[in-house]
Amino acid sequence: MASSTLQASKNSNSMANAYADEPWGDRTLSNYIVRAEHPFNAEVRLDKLVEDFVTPTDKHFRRNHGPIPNINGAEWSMSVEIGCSAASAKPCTKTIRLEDLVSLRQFEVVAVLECAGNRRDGLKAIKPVNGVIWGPGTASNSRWGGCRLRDVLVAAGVPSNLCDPFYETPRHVEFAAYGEASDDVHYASSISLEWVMNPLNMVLVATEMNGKPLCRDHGYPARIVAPGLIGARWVKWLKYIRVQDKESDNFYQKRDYKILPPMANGGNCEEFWPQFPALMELNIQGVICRPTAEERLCVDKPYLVRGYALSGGGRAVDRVEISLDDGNTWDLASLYTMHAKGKESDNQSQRDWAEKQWSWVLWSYRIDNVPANCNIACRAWDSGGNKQPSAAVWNYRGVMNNAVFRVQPQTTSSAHSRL
Ligand SMILES: Nc1nc2c(c(=O)[nH]1)N[C@H]1C(S)=C(S)[C@@H](COP(=O)(O)O)O[C@H]1N2
Ligand SMILES: [Mo]
Repeated sequence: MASSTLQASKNSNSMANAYADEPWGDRTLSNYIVRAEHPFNAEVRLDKLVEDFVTPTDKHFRRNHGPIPNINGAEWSMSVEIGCSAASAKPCTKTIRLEDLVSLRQFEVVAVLECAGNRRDGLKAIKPVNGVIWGPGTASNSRWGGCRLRDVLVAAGVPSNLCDPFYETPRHVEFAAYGEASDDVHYASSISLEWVMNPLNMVLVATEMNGKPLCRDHGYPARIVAPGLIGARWVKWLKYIRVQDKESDNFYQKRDYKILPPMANGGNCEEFWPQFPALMELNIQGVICRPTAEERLCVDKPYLVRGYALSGGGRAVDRVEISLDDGNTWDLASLYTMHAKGKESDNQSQRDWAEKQWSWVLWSYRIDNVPANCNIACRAWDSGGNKQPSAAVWNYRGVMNNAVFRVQPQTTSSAHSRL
């Protein structure tokens, strides 16, 4: 056997072995549509997703680019490295253990995590795309707990004041993960230091999800929580954090999770990758969860349409509109949400629009008399004036599809339903 073949079979064997120890016991499979077992990729069934404002852990979608590492929390450590120098911050490396994270001030944030590939199926319907084909079930809204990443960095010597000369050049914070990844030596990504250091942005080194230690699928023992940014930046199973002068060189930063122009494809994407930025902030998104396309509605009876809506960068979802006539006229849905300060509310007039918004909005809309030909569309807007576009725009990686969401459930005449 040629040595390259030996090498290839060794690699595929070691990847296969890495999947021998997956946490199947932590996965309530009845809540999910499993898109791939290895790596484990599962989206939430829409009817389950809309049952809770704060998504329970066993209904949170799971998205992986490799096997799930099995880390012993008592032995775990990560390094924090300040790799760039300035008068106010000396290069430094610190080793951080779980007890160090717990000794810092603890925070909680209810934040929506959405994969940039959510609704990739809508782009695949136009032309083939590269990636796991997801429906609209890769968005979830859990309660994350831990310390702020800014506090970890300040303890390592990064100046806490954004006016410090240290911030006169753009700087980046790279996160790398334990474990293997399909496309690079490990999974890694970065976000700007300026975003991380703003305390209002609530970037956490999270150790808890919904009041319990993270489970293995979601990043035990520690992961990044970056509210308002795409899921790809919420790096799990942290191995190191580096403050540096450039963004991460990792595949998932530089060669993935970008909206490439329509002429880019599998053969020529190398040429386009350097020209377009790594995605950060989520875009305005809205999805109808009930009825599903499989549901059967009774004609002339009332029905409560329900769904979720979210946006990125801390922008608030300020309205969700429903159309029953193919987008000719739109009516307002009722919104239910939670403010950054943790107050739940369904009263728009009490909102402080200056407050950043990290959680999703659940919405409902009552149809008094279900029409025989029932075609429902939803369109969300955010505080930046952005709304869902009426048509999807194809891109090779199949990311950021936020087109107006439409569903056409089955209907049955009321007379028939009484039988
Ligand atoms: N180490 C590591 N972190 C990762 C990933 C990964 O594959 N490996 N996937 C990213 C992507 S693309 C998403 S959408 C989120 C999903 O987080 P979840 O599985 O907790 O829902 O994790 C991100 N963090
Ligand atoms: Mo993702």
